[in-house]
Amino acid sequence: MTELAAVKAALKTQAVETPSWAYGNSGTRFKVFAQHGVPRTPQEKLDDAAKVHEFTGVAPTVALHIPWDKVDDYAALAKHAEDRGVKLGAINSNTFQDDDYKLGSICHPDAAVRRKAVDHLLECVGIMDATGSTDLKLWFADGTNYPGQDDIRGRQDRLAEGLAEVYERLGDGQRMLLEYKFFEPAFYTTDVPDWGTAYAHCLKLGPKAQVVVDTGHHAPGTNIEFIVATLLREGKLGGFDFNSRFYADDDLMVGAADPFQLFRIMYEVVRGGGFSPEVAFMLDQCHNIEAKIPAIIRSVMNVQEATAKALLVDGDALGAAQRAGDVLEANAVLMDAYNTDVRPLLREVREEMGLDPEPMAAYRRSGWAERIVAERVGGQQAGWGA
Ligand code: LRH
Ligand code: MN
Ligand code: MN
Repeated sequence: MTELAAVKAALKTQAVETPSWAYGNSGTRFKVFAQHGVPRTPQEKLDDAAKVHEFTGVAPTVALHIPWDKVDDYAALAKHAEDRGVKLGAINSNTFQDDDYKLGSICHPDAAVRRKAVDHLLECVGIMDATGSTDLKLWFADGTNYPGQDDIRGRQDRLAEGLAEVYERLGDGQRMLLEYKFFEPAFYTTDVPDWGTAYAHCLKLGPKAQVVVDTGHHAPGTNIEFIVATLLREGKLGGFDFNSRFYADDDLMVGAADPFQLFRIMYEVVRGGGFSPEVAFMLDQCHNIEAKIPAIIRSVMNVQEATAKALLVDGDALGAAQRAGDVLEANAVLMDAYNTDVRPLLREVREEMGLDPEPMAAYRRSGWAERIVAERVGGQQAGWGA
């Protein structure tokens, strides 16, 4: 195989998971701008996700958020997805939208609230059993707002205890992915604020526990690719929640704010052997003012472009320059790959996959956008922001 053929072959195996909530109406705490034609049910979200996969060829799974996607029959929901050519992916738990969780969920000072939170997580594993999903994605809004409000160490103990109970419940081939976020909604302490805390808990739990890197969950200036390299080295990178941030947890389209950062992240993924099914490449975004399905197609393509550039880095030339201590040449090798226009290559890849080379245009021509506006009245909110 030529090198280019190897790059193309790798790109054809790419799998970007889209989030069910990105298809629903969303907004900020100031205003949700409802759009016409958005899904009214979890099934309709899957119908839209199937369109993203149909036109990109690299978005074969859809993440669910429970209870936003609550249904009576999860096996039937999985079948609905499969009938449309996609599968259900990670199950995202939600222990942040209930009055009981004002002081936290699995770290709450009251054992009864902790019990309720852990029971919800166990319910999510039950849903995974029904859907065939392998990943339980955990993000906790837990934390405190004021010094002295609660015992920082005690909260860590409660977290460890709750996670351990859920870990024990995981079946063969199932894992838990622990997501960190440095602040919000808590502002003084957050119980899982950074990769170090997530890593420490996952290490203690065992091999079925891994860390999720949400690209929007870091302080400004954080070197995310360093975190990615480190977690991969330790075998603890479970996946990504991709999005863009200009200020904090903006949840804008991945690659919109900083495509160079996305490239640097994807380079470390490729370098560390993480471009594999063991790492889940998920989007975690909301489309508040732009049309949702095209925005998700654009996001998938942004990940694809960054990946193509990362795969094009000339590893031999880079290694030689690094060993020679040639700082400028090493940097130039990396920048050469980043500055390559990979759009023609990706058009070829799509044609070889039997797809239209231009997913955005193909979607626009398909008539799906007009059809859902005509057929769906009263679209569902993504889950927050009312
Ligand atoms: C938290 C978060 C987490 C949630 C999602 C909706 O900010 O990134 O992944 O599950 O947003
Ligand atoms: Mn996230
Ligand atoms: Mn987030």
